[in-house]
Amino acid sequence: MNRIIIIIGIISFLFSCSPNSQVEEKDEATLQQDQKMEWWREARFGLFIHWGLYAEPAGEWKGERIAGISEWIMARAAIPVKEYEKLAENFNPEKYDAEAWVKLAKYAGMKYIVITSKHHDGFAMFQSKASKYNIVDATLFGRDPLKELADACKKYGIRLGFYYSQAQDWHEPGGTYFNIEDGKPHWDANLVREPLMNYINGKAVPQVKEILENYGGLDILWWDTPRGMTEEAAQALQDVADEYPDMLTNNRLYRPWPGDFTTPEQHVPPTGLDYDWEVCMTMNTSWGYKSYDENWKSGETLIRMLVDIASKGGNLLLNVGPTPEGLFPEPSIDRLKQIGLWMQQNSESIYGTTASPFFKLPWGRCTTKEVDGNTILYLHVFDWPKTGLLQVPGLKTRIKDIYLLSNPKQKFAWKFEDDDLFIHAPSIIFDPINTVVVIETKEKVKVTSNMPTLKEGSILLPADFADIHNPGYGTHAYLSGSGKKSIIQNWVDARVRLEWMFNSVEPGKYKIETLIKANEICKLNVTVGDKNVESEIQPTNNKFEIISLGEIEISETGNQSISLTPDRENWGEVELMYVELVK
Ligand code: H79
Repeated sequence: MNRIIIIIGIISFLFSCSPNSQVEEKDEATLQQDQKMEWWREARFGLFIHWGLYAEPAGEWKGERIAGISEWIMARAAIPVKEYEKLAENFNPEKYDAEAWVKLAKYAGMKYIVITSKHHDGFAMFQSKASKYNIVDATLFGRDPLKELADACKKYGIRLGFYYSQAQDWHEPGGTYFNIEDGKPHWDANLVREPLMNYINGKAVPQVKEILENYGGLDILWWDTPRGMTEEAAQALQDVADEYPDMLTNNRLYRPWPGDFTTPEQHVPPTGLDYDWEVCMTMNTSWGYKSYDENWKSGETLIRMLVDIASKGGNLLLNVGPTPEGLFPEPSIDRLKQIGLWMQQNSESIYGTTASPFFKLPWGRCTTKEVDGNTILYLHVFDWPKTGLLQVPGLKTRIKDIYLLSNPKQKFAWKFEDDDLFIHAPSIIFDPINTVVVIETKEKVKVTSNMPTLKEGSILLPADFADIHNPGYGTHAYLSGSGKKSIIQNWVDARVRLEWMFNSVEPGKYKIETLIKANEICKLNVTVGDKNVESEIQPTNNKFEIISLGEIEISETGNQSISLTPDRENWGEVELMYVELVK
């Protein structure tokens, strides 16, 4: 009997190793992953909520304003554990109304909510048997806000995820903190250190079990800051999460474990990524409530950001930091309402869409859907054309209809010239933030790329064709204007890199020229493939000047990229209109 079992085992093992069945297995895994991710890919837009004891000091400690993100105040102001704990005594968010939060998120067009169940400060915002340091046991409030939120989400059909800071826990002797890996001591010398696994087994694992068991099942478990984790610690938590195969997790449990999606933080990637991704972004500059942070992004910026991300195939998780009373700050409410107003008319161009087939669209963005084998293109027009014609480059396709999404009775005429489509755009601007024009086609469209290529001996790389690689925590450069008037402004952070894709048809030596404005001597590195040149820019007296950045050998044909990387030590304030490669 045993022999038979062993033989069957060997045979099935051999079969499972045959190349054919491996291909099938991989496809099966991909299909399963597609199914698991379906609602999330369809959703495109979620609400992040950072709420905890840090909302009380709101960026201020003992009369002093503490710089940076407010939920970091305990570390940044080196507050001893016992002192920080006292915040719980006053935490009493009596104005908290979970349904109001959920209704507003829903109105804004968000399909899911992710809320901090425990941030780095170690305070659980849910009822926990694993640690008394939680909102039910340690405050006068005594309610479980996450239970109320879970009920409200269920009632209004919103998916729910919890954020859980698995590594950093500044309250526990075994929890990590931001510079533990550099051998720095915890700022509170009274916290006698213990091994990480004491904390993982004593608090993190039991609490993660609690949040997965007690709230009707979570759709997302959002880990954060994997630094300081060990594989053993991560595996202990992964084992708990594995009990919930439909739940999504992000890529922050342990490096380099991928999770179900990647998480660019505080910056939008310049192009799409080849793995599911979600940008998390604040409306001002702090995640937690910070009373004096007035640095709000406008509703326009946020709407266009959502569209930009959707056009690259990603999700946006947009943050609100509620007050200690339990209210969304007024400026956050205003922005959610403004986004909602736009979404009420245009959400069809966001939900369930996939990335743009175009290389660059100088006037805006594009999202797409396949319906019955035909492509629907949603043109998101940020800059309505003053010429009366909206040019869609490289699109020659059989068209069924072109109309305004917010009012389908408003049709547009069109014509083709060479390989481009031109849509007749009346002189009324329908929506100054973003007008969505729908093209329904009668096929699956193919687009000819408008990637810059050699014309009359040179390749022009305008500002609005640049990929701006901004750092997460740093000063962002941004594009203003479009077409010939477009400018990359505020290039002051030396970590910001610019990159252009172009099509190389004639390899050879090229002169690099740029139309640029610089306020002091700036040095940068120009790279194409494995070649690079160091260039120096002299101050331009507050005006744009054409400057030579030297010469570079382009040896390959096909898609190439050119990068401009500042020298960290020699950088000032720079604006740029174009780069030109001249043969
Ligand atoms: O929950 C939010 C942040 O609190 C958390 N992730 C998002 C979603 C986060 N933890 N670390 N970081 C983000 C990276 C930021 C590090 C910094 Fe700092 C905090 C830069 C300045 C303050 C650590 C402390 C490094 C310098 C001081």
